[in-house]
Amino acid sequence: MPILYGTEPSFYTRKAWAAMRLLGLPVDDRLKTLAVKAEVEAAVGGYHRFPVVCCEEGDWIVDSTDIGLELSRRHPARSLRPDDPALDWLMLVAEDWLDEWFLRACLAWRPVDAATRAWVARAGALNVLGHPAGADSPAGLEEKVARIADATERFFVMAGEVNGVVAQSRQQVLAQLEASLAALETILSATPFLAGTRPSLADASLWGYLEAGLLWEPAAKAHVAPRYPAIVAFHGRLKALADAGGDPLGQWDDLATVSRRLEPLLGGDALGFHAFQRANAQALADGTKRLAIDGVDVPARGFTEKSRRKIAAAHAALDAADRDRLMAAVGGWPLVRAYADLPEGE
Ligand SMILES: N[C@@H](CCC(=O)N[C@@H](CS)C(=O)NCC(=O)O)C(=O)O
Repeated sequence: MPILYGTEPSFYTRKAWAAMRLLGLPVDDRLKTLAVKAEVEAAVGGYHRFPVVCCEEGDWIVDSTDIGLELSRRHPARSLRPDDPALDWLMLVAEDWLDEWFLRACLAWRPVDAATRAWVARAGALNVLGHPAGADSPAGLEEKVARIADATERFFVMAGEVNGVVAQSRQQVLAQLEASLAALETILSATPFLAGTRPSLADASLWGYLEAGLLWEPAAKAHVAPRYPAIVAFHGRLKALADAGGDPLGQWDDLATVSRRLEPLLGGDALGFHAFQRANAQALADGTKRLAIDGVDVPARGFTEKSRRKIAAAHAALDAADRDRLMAAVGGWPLVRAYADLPEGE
């Protein structure tokens, strides 16, 4: 059985869990504890993030996107990638928006709200000591839990700064969150999953943010749950399908339907992602490696740019007919052009 190593507060770990279960795989869902950290990291060339997966075949995969894509390739019956290559590409963009941009909005509480920060940090500390979040402090370990939680809180503050989520930008981050949730609420009122009755890797990504963040952190949940019933229903629906190992298998909608549906999210400025990507690419190209989000100075994100290039390469690899259909449907979206117009090898 594949082994998933991660932690409960990790959006991407919960995303990987959902992806694996939707593919019909059994999952040995383990915490990446202090006791196994050295051994796990040695197996993945020192990669220190989570999630990581040790496959049944004995090899390892790191990064939630690569986990979802590679396991979809190995287990095609319930692949999380649409059969239509043009729709598949659009869903890669949707997943990128979620992984690289919705992240910021989902940090609206964790780094800046002291009660949330302490609550999540304690959960993370319990996890690295091998206990589930919400457990009572194991006898004699209270001091250790507190020490690890302190370090984890500092990590969250740093994650906030890197994403431009600081006290001064809180209102803008909340506005970004509301705009994103409003668009998702409209979409999920009209369809069970983003691309039809069948879940994609982008759905798993969205679910991860809900499961380990917006519908988990008490303050976030108190805010989000009463306002966005279709999102709450999506969260329950995907969990039930994941618990059932992806059964019953649904169907993909066609490209025209999905592109009309996703336009409020990915069309125009893509709720700020397009401007961010441009500034990020520029900051990496001109060597300043700094940019501003909502007036907050942040380091440029090499990973986001790497991901843009990967998706650009996938666009270049499409058949001419698929590319024409894709561009007829979404070629006017600036975000799509940010991937599609990237010259090869640039
Ligand atoms: N692109 C990666 C991101 C992984 C990531 O940033 N994971 C966070 C937790 S959600 C992490 O490991 N943070 C700890 C660290 O950076 O040391 C993925 O999709 O898996």
